[in-house]
Amino acid sequence: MAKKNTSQNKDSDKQKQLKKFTLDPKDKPLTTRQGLKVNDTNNSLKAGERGATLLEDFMLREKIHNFDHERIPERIVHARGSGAHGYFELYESIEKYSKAGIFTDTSRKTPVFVRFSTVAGSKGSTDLARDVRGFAVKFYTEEGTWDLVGNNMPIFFIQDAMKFPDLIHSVKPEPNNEIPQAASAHDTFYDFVSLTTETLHNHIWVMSDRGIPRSLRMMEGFGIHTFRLINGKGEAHFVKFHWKPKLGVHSVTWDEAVKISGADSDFHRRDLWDAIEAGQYPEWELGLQIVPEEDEHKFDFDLLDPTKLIPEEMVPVQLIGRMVLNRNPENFFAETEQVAFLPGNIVPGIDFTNDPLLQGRLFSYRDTQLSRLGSHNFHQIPINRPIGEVHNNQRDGHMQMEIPKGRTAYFPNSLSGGCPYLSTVAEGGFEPYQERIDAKKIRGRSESFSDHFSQPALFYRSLADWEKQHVTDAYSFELGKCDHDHIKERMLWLIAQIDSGLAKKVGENLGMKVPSKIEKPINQAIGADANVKDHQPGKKKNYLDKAPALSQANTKFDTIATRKVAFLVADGFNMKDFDNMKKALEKEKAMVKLIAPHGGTITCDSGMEHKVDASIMTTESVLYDAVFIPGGEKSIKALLTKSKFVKFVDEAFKHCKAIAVTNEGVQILESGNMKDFKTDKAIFQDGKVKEFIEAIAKHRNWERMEVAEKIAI
Ligand code: HDE
Repeated sequence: MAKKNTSQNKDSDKQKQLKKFTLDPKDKPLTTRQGLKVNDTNNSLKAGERGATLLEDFMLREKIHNFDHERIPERIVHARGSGAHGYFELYESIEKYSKAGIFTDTSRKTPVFVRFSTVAGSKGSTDLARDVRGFAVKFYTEEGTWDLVGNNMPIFFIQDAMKFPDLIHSVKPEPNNEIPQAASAHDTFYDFVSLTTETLHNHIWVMSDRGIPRSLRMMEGFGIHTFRLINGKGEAHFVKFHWKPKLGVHSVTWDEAVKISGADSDFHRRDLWDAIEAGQYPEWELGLQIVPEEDEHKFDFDLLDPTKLIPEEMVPVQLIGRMVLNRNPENFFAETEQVAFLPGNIVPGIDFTNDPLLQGRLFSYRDTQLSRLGSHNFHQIPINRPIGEVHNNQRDGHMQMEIPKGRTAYFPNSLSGGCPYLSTVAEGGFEPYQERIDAKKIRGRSESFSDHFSQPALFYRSLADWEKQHVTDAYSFELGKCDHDHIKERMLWLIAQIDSGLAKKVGENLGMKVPSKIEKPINQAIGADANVKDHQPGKKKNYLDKAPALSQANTKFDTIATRKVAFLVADGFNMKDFDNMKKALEKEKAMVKLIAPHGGTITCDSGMEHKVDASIMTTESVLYDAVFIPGGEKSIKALLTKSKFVKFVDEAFKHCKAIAVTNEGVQILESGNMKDFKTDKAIFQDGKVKEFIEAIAKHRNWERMEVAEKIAI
């Protein structure tokens, strides 16, 4: 039975805790750090009007001193991110599998803080880099904080923590000239990938549309590693964690990604912030894939290998709860920058496995916080505090912000009555899962980790044709940016092991032949003493023809909520057409944005003034999901005098977006480069509101791709 007695309001408890530390300057005087009221913060203290500044000026020294130390090191990976607060709610107790309060108590609203990120770029890099996205969730549970620090792809590049610095060094800007920023398309990355075949699965995901999401709100999330759930009887089940977005999984095209990076490099950050501010709270369902312990060896791959996923067609995902993000941070640095996720933060009912990547992470995250946040007391920073009380005998150090009471700081003690005391397992004390171990200590890798081609091939086979085309284009772009032919050749050979047709097309784009064999052993991810021949990637298996859940063609297409629709308008636009469309879109929770030849306001044909959201000079087509052009002779004439309006629509066409026009609006389409718009399934003339909405919900009309490709912009 689910415990029902706990508070519904834990979410607001975390808010209250954070509020205690929040400083609101409203109606308050400016003070120094000592609370001294300040009467001048514009001028330093000088020896005379034109004299030198005095050392005595403690206000100047304090202000400059703080400024000199404002920055902390950015995260070594995942430096670029955005965060939000929210809560998690459970649909139904899963006490059969886990005793964790968060998984058994349906009355709880567990507060969460989520941080999304890119991996390779620096803190100020563009949001739209082709990259993996971090998806880190901090659950402030009543039994302690649980961090599920995952990604938007279900697998990782490498199998062993020992290789992480190599992987990251290869993808980061090259050390001699620090180029390129936030981009994997360079020689060192492909040198590493082509010599480390275990990377190929995660790599093909990055080459797919998953590497360039439309929105952080439209990405799946994955815990990646196999974890354990432990029930009240101490029984374990293996588990993989999934986050399924309510808005479906959608991406932009590479052409858009490149242009968005120029037009608004904060595109994802802004999109998340704006949606929450508008009350359109992003939502994900938490899904579990559960495997009984006795089935551990029933698969064609090793559950401990983080480069493998369990196809949903083999083990279905059970949806057990939902997470809603409903509050933006008050202060980016204090919350999003200082939040410290630790995969080692778990609670009773959840446990680790021996996945060698996970094991390394258990060390790394705590370690890195020391150089980033500067003190081992980083758990006392408001965003990192658990919601429950903390008592132990750990003491002192830099930035101790608490005043631990009492005379003892050791255990056992009698002077403090044995406090803080130990809890039994029945009282909630954490007990590690008692896994049986009987092995030799070795430095090496299990043979069961050697299948590197089957799952990238399964992924590619499962994609729709348009997705396959995007993968081909991405490989061609990335390898086209490499200078060394031997690296490109190795990559072509490896791609051919995934799919020979794919390799052929990429080879054609590179102007190279796919080699039938390569000279040197390719898997160098082994020790010098190992027999190189034995450690080549295993033969490709085909245990599943296709896994439809891997394709974005099979995601949700049932809503246009939060989609941004650009209305191209100038003075004299047809109010009836405009109003009809606006009302219909807003009813479905889409966001209508007026784009006009200038900022300020414009006047419709009924004489009403309308506020312009962006002048055409300050915005770009790639920032919107769809376009509508209402009629009105005067308006269309004005739009046609600025060629950027026609370009705007041409680009929307090129990116396969839905477009609607009414009456004279068609003249803009006729002036553009799109020849086949009359027969296009996602272009509508004269009031086809319902059809327009359906087309936006479908995200893109990929059938247009071939024609769109020919449009020169
Ligand atoms: Fe991380 N990773 N990682 N990682 N990772 C960090 O921790 C590391 C891995 C992930 O928003 C760092 O606080 C090692 C897998 C996310 O604050 C660092 C290994 C997955 C974030 C670190 C991995 C991730 C990080 C940098 C191989 C998906 C951002 C700063 C053993 C399951 C969290 C920090 C945030 C951040 C190390 C592999 C996800 C250096 C050694 C696999 C989402 O500690």
